[in-house]
Parts: sequence; C-alpha cells; structure tokens
Amino acid sequence: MENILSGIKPTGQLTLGNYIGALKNFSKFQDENKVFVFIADLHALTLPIEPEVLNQNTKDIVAFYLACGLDPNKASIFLQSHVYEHSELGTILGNYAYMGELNRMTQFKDKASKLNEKNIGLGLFTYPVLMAADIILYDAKKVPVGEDQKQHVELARDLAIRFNHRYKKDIFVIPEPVIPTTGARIMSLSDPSKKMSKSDPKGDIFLKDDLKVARKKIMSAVTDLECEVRYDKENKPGISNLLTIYSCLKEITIEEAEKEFIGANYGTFKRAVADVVCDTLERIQTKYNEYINSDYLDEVLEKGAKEARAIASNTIKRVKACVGLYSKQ
Ligand code: ATP
Ligand code: LTN
Repeated sequence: MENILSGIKPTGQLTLGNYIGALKNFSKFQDENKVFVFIADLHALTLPIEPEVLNQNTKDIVAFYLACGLDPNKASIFLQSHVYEHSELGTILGNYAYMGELNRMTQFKDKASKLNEKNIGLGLFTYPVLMAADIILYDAKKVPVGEDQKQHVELARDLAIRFNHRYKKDIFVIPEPVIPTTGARIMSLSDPSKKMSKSDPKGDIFLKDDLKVARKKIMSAVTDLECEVRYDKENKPGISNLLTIYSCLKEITIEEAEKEFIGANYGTFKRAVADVVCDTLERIQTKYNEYINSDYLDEVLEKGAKEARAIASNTIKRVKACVGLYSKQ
C-alpha cells in the first residue's frame, strides 16, 4: 500500500488531454493504495482568473473526479486551499529551493514568455515549490501526471532529497512521477505541434463539449496529405495524435489500433475516433450532470479535507521539529 497523490488546477474547462494524461488514471490506483486527489485552487491564482470562473471550475473538477470513477470512500478528494498545511510547507520549502532551478522550469518559462516582463507574478515563479509541498505533505511515493508535469515532480524529488540530506534524517518520502506510456501528451487537434491545453483552447476537446461539436472537431482535425493511418510522430503528427487518442480510449496498443485501420481512408478513421471520443464524453457527462448541482460535492470535499489534514498536520509537525521551530512538548 503506497500513498499516491495528484491534482489538477482549476484554470479552465477540462480537456480530453487532462482526461487521458491524468484523470483517467487516478481511479486505477484507489483499490490498492491510499490515494489523495485534490484541486490545486491556489495554483490557479498564479495567472489572472475571474473569481466566479475559478469557483465554477473548482466545482466542475470535483464533479468530474467523481464522474471519472474516483470513489470518496476509497480516495481523499479535497481542495488545496482547505488544508492550510500546503501553504505552510510551501513557505518552509521555499528556503531550500534555488532561484536558478526555478528559473529553468519549462512551464514557468512558457507561461512567463506570454506576459509582460514587468507583470510576472511571484506565485508563478514559486509555483513548483508549492507543488512540491502538495506532494511531500502526503508522503506520496507516486505522482501520476502527464508529461508536462514530470519536471515539477522531479524538482519535488530533488527538494525532498536535499532536505533529508540537510537534516540527516528521512523526514520526507522521495516521490517519483508516474507517466502513462501512451497519452502523456495529447496534442491540439488544430496544431498537433502544440499540447492540448485548457488555457489555450484552440484545438481542444472539452469534457463538457456537446457531442456534435466534439465530433465536428475530430472530423476537422489537421492530418496530412498521405492516406495511410500509421503512427509516425515526426512526419504524421496529426494522425499519430488521433491514433493515440483512439488507443487510449479503447485501452489497446497503438499497433493494435494501426491494424484496425489498414487500408482505411482518413474519413473512416476519423469517424471511428469520433465514435469512441463521443461514447467516452457521453458516459462522463451523464455522471457529471448527476453530481454538479448536488450537495454531495461539499460532503465529499469536507470528508476529503478532514482525511487530508490528518496526515498533512503530522508531516508539518515533523518538519517544524526537524528545522527547530519551537513548539510546546
Ligand atoms: P493549463 O493550460 O492551465 O496549464 P493544462 O490543460 O495543461 O492547464 P493542468 O492543470 O496543467 O492542465 O494539468 C492537469 C493534468 O493533466 C496534469 O497531470 C497534466 O500533466 C495533464 N495534462 C494536461 N494537458 C495534457 C495533455 N495535453 N496530454 C496529456 N496530459 C495532459
Ligand atoms: N501543477 C499541476 C497541478 C498540481 C499537481 C500538484 C499535480 C499542483 N500540485 C501535485 C500533481 C501533484 C498541473 O499543472 N497540472
């Protein structure tokens, strides 16, 4: 039994990329492990967001967690901002992280490059430190994430090792990323050289998309001038992306998917991809609609936060004692 932790920030509508790279995999762990899945709402403040949008996105993710099979009786589902220890450990860990290493974070460079240099928030820069605290608080050994988060989990790992080394004690469990072998980076349908991303919605399929809209997006996905359904990421990025989506949702390998479409034209192939995407969305949306307006969401969050606090407060006590912050014995 290992502790497993992951989270999603409520910055926008969840995409098929979030589902395949992250969400779909969370529930797989819950029978055999202690799973903590949270909504990284403090992280959502690192870029400008309207309060009502943040609120709605947060509720949406809770409903989608449940709709995608997370069971609150097996996994702890909670909000980052409901467990104060995240901020507290983030503050402490900030003293062990180096500005040089934070400067090298790809996500920071990427997001900062889209802002005016004078308006880059401190929170965006220190984002990975808070993320490290999220992970370390729960003694998480494994962190299931998509490819883009690998670097952040590795930083959490480096910080945990550095801290243990500094105090010559095994205070922290050393985490490692768990990245799916296929589907760790679903690309945009309109520009398969870019990641499908909820804050850059061109070419996205949203989990909330109307099925007809989703079908249309797949049918008009960018492909190439050949007529062969073959996986070749370099030369056929569009078709390769669609093959990845198909194989992940059908739970088959890329090779098995390729075999199904030997001799098929792109129209036939895209229709098959659209069918499996729409089936998946329909299944998720039916459940999402059952949850989204129910009081059950608050019950789930309350229970989850209680469970989360139980372990997080223990970690903080351990850390404070270790670094020499005084408390009554
Ligand atoms: P933003 O655009 O706000 O940065 P995002 O869509 O990239 O958001 P995150 O909240 O950063 O999504 O990610 C939630 C989880 O989904 C992470 O584990 C991340 O690695 C995964 N993920 C995000 N986009 C994709 C994608 N295109 N393919 C596979 N996994 C993804
Ligand atoms: N940075 C992640 C969200 C996130 C997270 C975490 C994921 C915040 N804290 C801890 C795994 C573990 C993202 O952008 N998806």
